[in-house]
Amino acid sequence: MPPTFWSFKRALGFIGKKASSPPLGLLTVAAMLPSDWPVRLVDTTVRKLTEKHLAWADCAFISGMVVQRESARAVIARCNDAGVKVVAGGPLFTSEYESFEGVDHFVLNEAEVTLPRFLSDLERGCAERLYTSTEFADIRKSPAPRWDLVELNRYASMSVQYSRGCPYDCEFCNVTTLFGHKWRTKTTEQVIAELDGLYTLGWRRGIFFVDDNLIGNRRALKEDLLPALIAWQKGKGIPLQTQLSIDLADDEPLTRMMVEAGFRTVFVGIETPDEESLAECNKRQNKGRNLVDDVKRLQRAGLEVQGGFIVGFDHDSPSIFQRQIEFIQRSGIVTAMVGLLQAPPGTRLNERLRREDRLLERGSGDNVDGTTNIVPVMNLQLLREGYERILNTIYSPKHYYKRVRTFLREYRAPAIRDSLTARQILAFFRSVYRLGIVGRERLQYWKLLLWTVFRGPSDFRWRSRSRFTGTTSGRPASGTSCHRSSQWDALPLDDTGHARRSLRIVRRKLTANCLCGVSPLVPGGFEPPSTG
Ligand code: B12
Ligand code: SF4
Repeated sequence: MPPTFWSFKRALGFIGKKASSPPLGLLTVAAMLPSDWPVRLVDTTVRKLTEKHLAWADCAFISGMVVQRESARAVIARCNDAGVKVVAGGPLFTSEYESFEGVDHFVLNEAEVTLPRFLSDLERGCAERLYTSTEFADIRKSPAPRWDLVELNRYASMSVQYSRGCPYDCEFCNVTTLFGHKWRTKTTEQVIAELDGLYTLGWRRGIFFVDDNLIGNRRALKEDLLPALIAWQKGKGIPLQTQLSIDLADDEPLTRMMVEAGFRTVFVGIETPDEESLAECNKRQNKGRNLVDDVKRLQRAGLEVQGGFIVGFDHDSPSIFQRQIEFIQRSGIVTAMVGLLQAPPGTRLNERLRREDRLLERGSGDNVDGTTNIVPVMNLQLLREGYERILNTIYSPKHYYKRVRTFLREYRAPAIRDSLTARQILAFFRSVYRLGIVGRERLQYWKLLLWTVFRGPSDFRWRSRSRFTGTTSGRPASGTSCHRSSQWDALPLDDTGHARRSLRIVRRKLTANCLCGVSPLVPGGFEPPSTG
């Protein structure tokens, strides 16, 4: 996996994992292959592709994202050298298959639609080079991913997908290009069966609902999925995370149910505090609201909010950089992914900029590497400098740790009984050594640690895990979350108010003898760009 924002290269080291999550697309494809085909998974993010693997295989099914373009080329070349047939699919090839040589068959778009056609042609000896579709799959018929192929202990989290597609229409977003505007879901029974499958295999850590916008249909969630998830979580307490749009903050009952169902972390596409830029990119669900208040409301309900931000919109003036910094700091969004605006193929932005003759070569596929494939209205040099300033500021120890405190003051951890695992304790000691002894942030680290200790033992427990070490929770001793309804918008937002409230809640927690503890996977949490 190339080092990107979400590959968590350094953070995973704390918890001794190789990758955040397994390749769900390939696992789903594997489940659609004829049952008499022996199948092996080689996820090159956790294991090297060896000559032995190649000698064993007749055919390699390859997947990847645009950012993995070069490693995909290398794998294809090795398969070609070893005489292994190559079938390629997934987001990378669906976005730019024309640029790849050495592939025998491109099976693009959703495998549920294109793979059966390919397999049937293959059986009849007339398989073609290219299979595509404009039709979107009915994922109620998708098989459960082949979890049995995965080396579970190499990953920090597992993935489950309930829905695909997003009803919104943000100009820069390629989710809708790849998966459409129609919000399609699996059945609740499918999702529970997938969760059961993972649980049966012994998985007890976090699960990432890799939906593009989980709240695409709130009614379906409230009446169907969430009640079933709440029931499933009884006696388990598996921490969940997902991606969704900010309008969750408008729906208190839904938020409560999500927390009760075990959701602890949500990635939200905030994009920009600038109303004109929001209008420009058609992020209508973010317009006309107090986004900082929305984030804090979700935090108070028990959700850690991670956020995606973009600079480089046509309406951005040079003041945008400072405004983004201030917004991020005020919101307490610890994991803030800030990117330069890019125009992925197939998006409306890509079409508009092509018409305006403002499109450059193919993008890197990494929205946070400081490159862009557009000609911005703002001077490019100025944009890059401003962008760097944002990153250097918000990820400087001073600002980062300050943000952690802002978050902790607001966050109301759902009450869950949790026991520390050996891995978490080890991760804590690693953090003490790496951040508190050799790290340049050591002063901030100890200040935060002391600040947290001072605020009470129960809070210290979860906070140290979520922010200092970033590990997942263990199994609850019994029961799942007991959400406290009184917390919604309960108290004022000023600092003194926060401090007083926190102490009260710490006391309440001690009295109730319930420790909260499900936290995101890694410091810097999870999930990717342009979603939610
Ligand atoms: C989970 C996820 C992650 C996870 C885990 C990734 C993993 N190990 O697979 C993490 C957090 C690590 C991640 C990281 C990143 N991600 Co990501 N991620 C996703 C997300 C939300 C879900 C992927 C998923 O599991 N889907 C469910 C499965 C079932 O669907 P699928 O993979 O698409 O597979 C289906 C088809 O594509 C096809 N298929 C897939 N593979 C194959 C192979 C063959 C042979 C065939 C026939 C068919 C086929 O059939 C499958 C069933 O229908 C997607 C958005 C999305 N909706 O897909 C973004 C997405 C894939 N990520 C994206 C990006 C940009 C990134 C990052 C670059 C972000 C960043 N800047 O850090 C990094 C790159 C990581 C790296 N360094 O390599 C983009 C990719 C765009 C593109 N065209 O390449 C997406 C589409 C989001 C977006 N709109 O921007 N990501
Ligand atoms: S950016 Fe998020 S809300 Fe907008 S269309 Fe894409 S997935 Fe939907």
